[in-house]
This record gives sequence, C-alpha cells and structure tokens, in this order.
Amino acid sequence: MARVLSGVKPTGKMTLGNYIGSFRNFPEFQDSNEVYIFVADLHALTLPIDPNFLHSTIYDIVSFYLAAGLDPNKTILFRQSDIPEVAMLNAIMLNYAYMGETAEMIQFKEKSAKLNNKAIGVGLFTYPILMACDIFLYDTDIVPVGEDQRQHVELAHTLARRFNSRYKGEFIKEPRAVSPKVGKRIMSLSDPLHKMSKSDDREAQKGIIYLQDDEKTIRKKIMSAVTDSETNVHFDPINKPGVSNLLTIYGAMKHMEPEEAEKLFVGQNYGTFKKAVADAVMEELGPFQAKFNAFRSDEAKLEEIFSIGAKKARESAAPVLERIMKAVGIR
Ligand code: AQP
Repeated sequence: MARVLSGVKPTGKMTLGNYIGSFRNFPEFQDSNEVYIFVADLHALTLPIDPNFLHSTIYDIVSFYLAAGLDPNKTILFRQSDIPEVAMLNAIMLNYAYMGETAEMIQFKEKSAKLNNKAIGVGLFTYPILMACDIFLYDTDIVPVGEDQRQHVELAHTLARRFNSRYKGEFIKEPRAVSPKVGKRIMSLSDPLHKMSKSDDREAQKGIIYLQDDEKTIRKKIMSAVTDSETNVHFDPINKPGVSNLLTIYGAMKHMEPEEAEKLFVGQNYGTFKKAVADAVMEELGPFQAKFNAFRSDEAKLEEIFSIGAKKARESAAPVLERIMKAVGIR
C-alpha cells in the first residue's frame, strides 16, 4: 500500500483549476492506498490574508474534499495547523535546504514579484520547505498535484535525498509527484497564457471559474472565453491557447485527451463548441456544488472530522519525527 498525501491552501476562492488539478483526483486513491489529505492553512499565511476569509475558507476546502468523494473513514482528513509536529520538523529541515534552491522556485518568483519585491515575508521564501515537511511527516510515497506544484515536490525529493545521504540511512521517504492525465494546468479563460489561479486578483476574475459561482455566471464566463480569429476547433496550445484550454477542460470533464475531444467538434463554430464545454462543466459541477453546500452547512461536523483526522495524522507523524530527531542527534 502506498502512502498518498496532498493539500490545498486556503488562499482564495477555489477554482475550476483546483477542482481538475486536485480535488477530483483524490478519491480514486482511497480504496487501495493510505491517503492523507489536508487543508494547508499555515501555507495561507505566506501572503497577506484577511483572518475571517481564511477561517471560512478552511471549512470550504474540507467541504470540497468531502463533496469530491473523500470518505473520512478511509482517508485521513486533517488541518495542517492541528499537527504541531510539522512545526518541529520544519525547524529542523530549514537547515538542509539551500537559499539558492527556494529562490529558484517559480511560485516564489511570481508571488514575490507581485509584491514588487518589497515586504516579502520569510515564510513565502521558505514555503516549499514547510511543504516538504508536510510530505515527509507521513512517510509519503506519492503526492498528487497539478503541474505547477511539481517543482515543489521535486525540491522535497532533493531534500530527502540530501538528508538521507548526509546521515547515511533511509530516514526520509523520497516522494514522487503525480499529475492528472488531462488538466495538469488549466489556464485563465480571459488570459489563456496565465494559469487559472485562486489568488489572482487581476481583471475582475472574469477568466476564472470559481467553484461557488452559480450556473449562469459559469456559463457566461465560458461563453465569453478568449479564443482567436480563426474558426476551427483545434488543439494547439502554442498557437491557439484559448481554444486548447477549453478543449482541455472539456477533455478533463469527459475523461478524454484534448486531441480526442477535438474530433467531436470538427466543422462546428466556436459558439456551439463553447456551449458544449459549459454543458460538460455544469454536468459535473452541478451535483458537486449541491454536495458541497450540504457539507458546508455543518461546521461542527467539519470540526469533528478535523479532530479525528488530526489524532490519526499525529499518530503517524510522531514516530517519523522521532526518527529524524534521532538521526540528527537531538534525541
Ligand atoms: N490552474 C490549475 N490547473 C491545474 N491544477 C491546478 N492547481 C491549482 N491551479 C491549477 C492545483 O490545485 C492544488 C492547489 O494547490 P495550492 O492550494 O497549494 O495552490 P496553488 O498550487 O498555488 O494553486 P493556486 O490556485 O494557483 O493558488 P494560489 O493562487 O494561492 O497560488 C495543487 O495541486 C495545484 O497544482
């Protein structure tokens, strides 16, 4: 049985990118693996965030996990800040990553550039190390993430290797990232050269489908998606990024490669194609949203799920932390 771990950080309203790149992929693991899925609330503090918004979004994320089909009896569902062991491990692991490595992370470069390189919290710089600790603490083998998180998992892998080689033993499991077959990187509908991102505050979010948008808004955003001046529905991410992104979304919804999806739209105009994409998205998101609303309405129940998850997660974390503390000589 492999150990599988992933998380989502409550940094903004969840998007269709988060759904395709992460939420919907988790449940498939839970029948034949040991699965740990968490709300990465400490990671959300790496950029300025309103406390009320953060508090509420933590419950949104766990409700999305449940709506996607995660079963708390099969999957260990927890909140990152309920696990003090991760802070201890982070204090240790900060010493094994190099400043040049975290400075090279694409997310760090993009997010610090948005802050105009002023007042950048140290936590934003060291975020991939805390993420590596989330991974190490449960002896994780596999980390299912969208493409943009792959670089962070690769850094965790490098860090595990370095640590094991320095202390001459298999103290930390070396993790591996897996990304979905279709929809590794969903792009903005209004600016298909940029990722659809939950913390994106540019141009009034008309290119971002939020999982809590109503049907009318979702359809309107898809029907207004940027395409090109041609008329053929063809998958070519370099020359036709808008159409290709819509084909990727359609393919993700229908479990087919975008090239295969393209064949269904030969000779059809962009209007008909966009309507088919909107139908496909709503067919899946409609029932998902209804389940989400039901889970989200009971915060006491969500707290109970967190508390059971934290207990189980800490039972796994304690011996791993002890092993690493012994390896470095502080135990
Ligand atoms: N556009 C996307 N396409 C495919 N997958 C995506 N993910 C995010 N956006 C897309 C995947 O969703 C998970 C969320 O990870 P995270 O909460 O750590 O945030 P992130 O990776 O930084 O994603 P965001 O939405 O862009 O958040 P912000 O704006 O806060 O940085 C990951 O598996 C991610 O790959």
